Amino acid sequence: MREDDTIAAIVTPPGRGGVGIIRVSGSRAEEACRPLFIPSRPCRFFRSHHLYHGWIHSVRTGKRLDEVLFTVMRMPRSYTGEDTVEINCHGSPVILQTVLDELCEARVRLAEPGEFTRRAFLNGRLDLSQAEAVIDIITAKTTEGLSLALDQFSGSISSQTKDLRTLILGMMALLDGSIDFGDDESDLTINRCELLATADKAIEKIGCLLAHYRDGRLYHEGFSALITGRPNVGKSSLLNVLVGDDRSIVSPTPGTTRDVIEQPVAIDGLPVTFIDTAGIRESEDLVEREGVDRVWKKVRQADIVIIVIDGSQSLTEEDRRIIDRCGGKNILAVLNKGDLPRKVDEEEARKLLRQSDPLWISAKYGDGIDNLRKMIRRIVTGSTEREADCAIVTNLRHKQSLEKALCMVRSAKENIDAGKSPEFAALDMREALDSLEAIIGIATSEDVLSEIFSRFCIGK
Ligand SMILES: Nc1nc2c(ncn2[C@@H]2O[C@H](COP(=O)(O)OP(=O)(O)O)[C@@H](O)[C@H]2O)c(=O)[nH]1
Ligand SMILES: [Mg+2]
Repeated sequence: MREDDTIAAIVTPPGRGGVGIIRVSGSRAEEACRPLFIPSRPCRFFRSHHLYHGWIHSVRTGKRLDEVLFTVMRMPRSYTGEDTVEINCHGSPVILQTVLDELCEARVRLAEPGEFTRRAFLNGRLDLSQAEAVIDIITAKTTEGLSLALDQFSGSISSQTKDLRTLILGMMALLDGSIDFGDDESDLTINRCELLATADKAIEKIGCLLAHYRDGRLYHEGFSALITGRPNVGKSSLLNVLVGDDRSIVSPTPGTTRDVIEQPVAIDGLPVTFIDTAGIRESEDLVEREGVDRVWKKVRQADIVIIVIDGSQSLTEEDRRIIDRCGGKNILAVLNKGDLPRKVDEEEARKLLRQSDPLWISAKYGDGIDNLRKMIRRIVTGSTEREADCAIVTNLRHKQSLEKALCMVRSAKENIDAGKSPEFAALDMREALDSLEAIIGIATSEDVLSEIFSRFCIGK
């Protein structure tokens, strides 16, 4: 009866801080916490969602453990939908652990990772797509990532999925009707028109959601953009202008940057880590050679590689070698020093890079940098702007479910079109329905649930 257990965990991050919070959830939450807490003003009944000041003490030793704020949140108006007590202690790991120990004495079990959110899901406080959004909210690295996660948490994906589900249930009802009274030709014809129209609507709706898929990992984990090129082409200047700060030393002496410099910034809400590296050239200098070795290691790991070419000079063998060696990566080449007379052979650069239009910039004066940002964004997301008023799918699991549903609705439509027995289309629609329901967690298998909730941390 593990789901009936009353569970507890420290819900604030590990370490020391001003406040540390313990959450207790389950039918015995109040019964277990009550003996530990002595309110500063006598009180027999705790009003739900009210804060009480007082002391936690050990039931075993009678010793005071901490001065706290104590809240009871009675079901169903709590995060988990169960009776919940939250104790705001001081943020000391010793205090928090001692209080947890006391609770365990009172037959409270330590919560597993994600167990509070799992209970919120099981108790219908959140559907599965909303529960998944909780992790995205916690891990969001930029305001854009956060805003996408909050949309999902507020039910943007849920409501679109439910609309689709209604369409599909409607189709299934029509198909059932056709199966039962299949011998009446006129009924079948009427149904067929309506079925085809509904299928088209569903296909359009799913297609629209899929068109707005954005790889959520980009927003939560971010990506790396490595800047490379031969010495003195302006790599460090480019890093500085991209991050808006003098992070990297700019110098007319080639070979100045020897270490790898990494700087996280946001491009239109996408978390990007720009990496400035040593210029690549053959060198006798051991330290510089070590630097160049590191660059190649980093190039292999980077999500995109920005190759900087000095546009005020002709292409050199070194430039060609670098472009060649970066082949196969997501490359974006820029012709720098566009403020100086342009000497580079643009035609050759275009051919070498297989890039329709190499981008001219001036890292020194900031020209072309906005354009470069847009191109970076386009390379990683496939789109330049965020479209308004459309639920944006960022979760791979949701995307795959939608793809499966789309495929099954298309197949149903073909079967109806071809005048096949309605049973075929009904089977397709059943599968489409199952895929959609998996998104919001209706009849989702235990394996999938465990996989999802195992990604949470303890206390969430
Ligand atoms: N005129 C001009 N000079 C630049 C530009 N970008 C960089 N430089 C100069 O080129 C030299 C080398 O720049 P740096 O960023 O250190 O190049 P790195 O070796 O590739 O990192 C410095 O003297 C910079 O001021 C540019 O866009 N225009
Ligand atoms: Mg440099």
